[in-house]
Amino acid sequence: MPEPDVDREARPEAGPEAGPGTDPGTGSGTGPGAEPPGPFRVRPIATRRGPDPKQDRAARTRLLVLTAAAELFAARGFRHTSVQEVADRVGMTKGAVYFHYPTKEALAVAVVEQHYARWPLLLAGVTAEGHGPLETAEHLLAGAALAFRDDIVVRAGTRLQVERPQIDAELPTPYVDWTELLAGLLSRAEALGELRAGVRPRTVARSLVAALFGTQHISDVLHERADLVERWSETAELLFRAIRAE
Ligand code: LUB
Repeated sequence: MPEPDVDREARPEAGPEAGPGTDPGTGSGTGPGAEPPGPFRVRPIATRRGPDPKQDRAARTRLLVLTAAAELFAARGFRHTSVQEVADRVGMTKGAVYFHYPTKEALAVAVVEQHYARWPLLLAGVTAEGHGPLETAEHLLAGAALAFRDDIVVRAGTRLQVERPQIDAELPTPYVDWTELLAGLLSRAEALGELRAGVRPRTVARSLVAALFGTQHISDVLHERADLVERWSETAELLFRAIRAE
């Protein structure tokens, strides 16, 4: 009989704080003409007329709560984190937290969505460096390894996606967007003759995602990801040497 979830109860009543906030998250293409997969695409930020202090405060509060939840989810996992602990961490009442996130599941979904909202920003930054498609893939994965080590929202989102069977909410399908993005870059690398003969872009894309996911998981379990950047660079050097045309 699985252990009871520490926090599965309906939202009591809303707190005093004002209105829903806005969530960040943008990106740009993988070089000339190619549209990156949906989740890596630029999403226009909802613009509104003039500053709205109430909305800004609500947005800041949501980010504060989300970051506190990410810290607890990353350290303890979904089941062993309570909304009361999130509220205590940000000095708010449970009701005030429920005003922004009606359930613990909604908090987990928001953290996972923010995890994925990181990647378009990473893609935009690497694309702006103007590398060829194969080098773009290499720099993207190196940037992701850094984020797995240093970004608490990425760490929490990764753990929550592993614990998705315990979370009664709709979560994005994991791993498929990175595979799509890398397959697109590697197909372009193949077209430019950057890949070794016989190397299949989609096979490599799946292998790179599996390699990074496995490397970050082992580094997490053994060293809380302290050695992740070194571990990934040695794995990447091996894999990219195997696929790069002579
Ligand atoms: C990435 C995680 C953690 C894949 O794409 C995803 O869903 C991922 C979370 O589920 O790693 C590795 C690049």
